[in-house]
Amino acid sequence: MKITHKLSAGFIFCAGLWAYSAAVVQAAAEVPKTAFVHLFEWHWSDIATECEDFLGPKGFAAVQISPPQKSIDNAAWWSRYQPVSYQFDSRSGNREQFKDMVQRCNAAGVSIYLDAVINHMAAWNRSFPDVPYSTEDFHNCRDNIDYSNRWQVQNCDLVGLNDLKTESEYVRQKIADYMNDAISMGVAGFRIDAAKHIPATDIAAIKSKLHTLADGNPPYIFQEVIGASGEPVQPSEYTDNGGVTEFNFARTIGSAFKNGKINTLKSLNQWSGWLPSDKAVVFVTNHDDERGNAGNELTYKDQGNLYMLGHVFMLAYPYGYPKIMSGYKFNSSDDAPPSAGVHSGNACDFNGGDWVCTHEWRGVGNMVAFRNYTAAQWKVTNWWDNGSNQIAFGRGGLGFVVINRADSGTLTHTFSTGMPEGDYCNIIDGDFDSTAKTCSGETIHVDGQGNAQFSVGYQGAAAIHVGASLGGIVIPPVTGPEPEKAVRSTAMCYYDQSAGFTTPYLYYWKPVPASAMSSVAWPGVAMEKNGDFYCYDPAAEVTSVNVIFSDQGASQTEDLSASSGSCYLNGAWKSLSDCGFSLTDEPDDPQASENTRVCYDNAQNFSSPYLYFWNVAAASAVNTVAWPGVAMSADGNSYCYDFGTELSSLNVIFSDNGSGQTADLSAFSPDLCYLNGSWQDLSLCINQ
Ligand code: LM2
Ligand code: CA
Repeated sequence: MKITHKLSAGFIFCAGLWAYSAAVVQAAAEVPKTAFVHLFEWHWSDIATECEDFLGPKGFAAVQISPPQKSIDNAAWWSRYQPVSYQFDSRSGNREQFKDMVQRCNAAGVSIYLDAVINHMAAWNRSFPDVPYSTEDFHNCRDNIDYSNRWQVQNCDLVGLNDLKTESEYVRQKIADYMNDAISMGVAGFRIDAAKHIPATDIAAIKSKLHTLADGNPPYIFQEVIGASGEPVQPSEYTDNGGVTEFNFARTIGSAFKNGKINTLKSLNQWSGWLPSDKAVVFVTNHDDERGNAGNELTYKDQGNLYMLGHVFMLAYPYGYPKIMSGYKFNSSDDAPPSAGVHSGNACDFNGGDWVCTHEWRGVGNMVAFRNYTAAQWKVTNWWDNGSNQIAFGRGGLGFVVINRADSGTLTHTFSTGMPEGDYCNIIDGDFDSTAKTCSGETIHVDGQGNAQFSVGYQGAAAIHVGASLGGIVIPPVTGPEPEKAVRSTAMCYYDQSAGFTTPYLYYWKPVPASAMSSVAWPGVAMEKNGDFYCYDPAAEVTSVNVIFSDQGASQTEDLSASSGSCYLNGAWKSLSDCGFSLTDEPDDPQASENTRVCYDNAQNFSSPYLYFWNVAAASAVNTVAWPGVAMSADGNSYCYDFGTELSSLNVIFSDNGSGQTADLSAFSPDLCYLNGSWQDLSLCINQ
């Protein structure tokens, strides 16, 4: 999310002011807003009140509202997904009430995301005079969709709903007019309903017609694409347009909380095949799935406290842009919403009413501030688990959460939290009053070593963060990423906190001049670690080149345009000096740039030293070998093997042509010389 960057700036500004004992009070405006809520079927006037009374003060970024356009007349909730016109007239309210809601929410610092039903119109004859649309504005395939057929997915009627010709200029303009009308009333974002059924290029064309917001930014859009493996239309096709729903998140945490062990969720942000974090919209469940479409997801109907714990996990874990589902109680999936709203005659379930109000549950609503205040440290730290259903983790010193999903027993443990010394409000147990700096519930003490004892009952959680400390807001120093050594002016460097790649690769094509960079196969070349950055130096001036950064081919950025001498920092191109690099005219250290060999002192006196290797990270791809690998050649007092490409890291075993052998060893450039049982700089093994 764009807002996250604003946050980092705020925290960096404060860097250096902080000391373990000193309290620094930070203006709320510097904390980003990183979570939103779906107020399903809520009335506009109730949403306006909710923005003012609850969502604004709690730090929510936005509300996804139900489709506001005129739809078929039917009590079931799903009638809202059958548009008959683009007039703002629905059972949530009329145009005036809509406008009032948007204004009041914006004034409370909460954006409105409109659920845009633009793939189709209602399931009746193909005539909507109010738009107007007539037969020629619709596709003409009424077959049941075969999901293994891309054309059918995008051109046939979805459950009988008249499928719009989104490739037509006229239709695109009508849709854009509707969305621009909303933008003119202050709407800041859109959920694109049934986006899988609209080609990504059609959405891009519609998006290009949208006006900018009052602040000059484009509207935020996120696209509902239900990923299913093996289908031709995949969520990743849509990331160029904006955010995309990541259903794997809900499915994975749901089955871990319901049937598995939640310690398996440790490295969720590195699971391959998932959308990059800055594109993924995540949720515990959504309005379709809670009605039984997805067996493994947690819903408000689950026994005990699991649904609450799922939200605590989602809001604590640094992956994606979370959406909290907040609808109404139902028995049968077609049940209509309560006719009176939360603030207009009915009430939340916990106050005896019919609305679920998940977002107001203390452990959910207060975790929004946890996510906001920890956003500058977009990583899991201080992880602990009991090998099963009790986990705890930190967020780089800005927050710490404990989740006890076990069905019996209290978890009492002293954790290393990584947090500054102080007294913090357990925001799951109590509310923090930011003016009085008091906590209505349990207080947790973090000692000078960052340790804190927690006692958390079964199916319970506890969480603390720097925005809810009894001494005021304590902000640990957050420095920007730092380079370690100078680079030449031709280098290209990369750092992205939210992407969290472990092995950054650079893929490139169409360099200008073409002679400056040799062509590479996907995923390209391994980048060399330089402090917190990773760099690749083509050693020649390149005025333009297309690039993709990837995690060794797994998660990847979109297609980017670059030049040599640039630095991609948290999603934006900067100069090398803006990333903190000093420049050198020195040619690359010849030894450092020629670490193509692995050498071995043969301390074991093998008569025929062989090198076996695997997991090779190198500038260009290295073929795998079968045991015992390749023969090494004598070079001075060592034996060496030359890979002919610059090595970054690899695993090796030296053997006597397969008989006597060393243990599995890990080597990292430039320490590629195995001397007296340890890895040393390559120059120590070979005569230069
Ligand atoms: C969505 N995302 O892609 C929404 O999240 C989902 O709630 C919508 O379906 C769907 N796409 C279309 O916008 C819901 C509901 C359907 C319902 C449709 C349209 O899940 O069951 O379909 O809205 O109202 C209903 C009937 C269905 C009938 C259809 C057409 O349930 O049986 O199909 O209307 O008359 C013959
Ligand atoms: Ca379509």
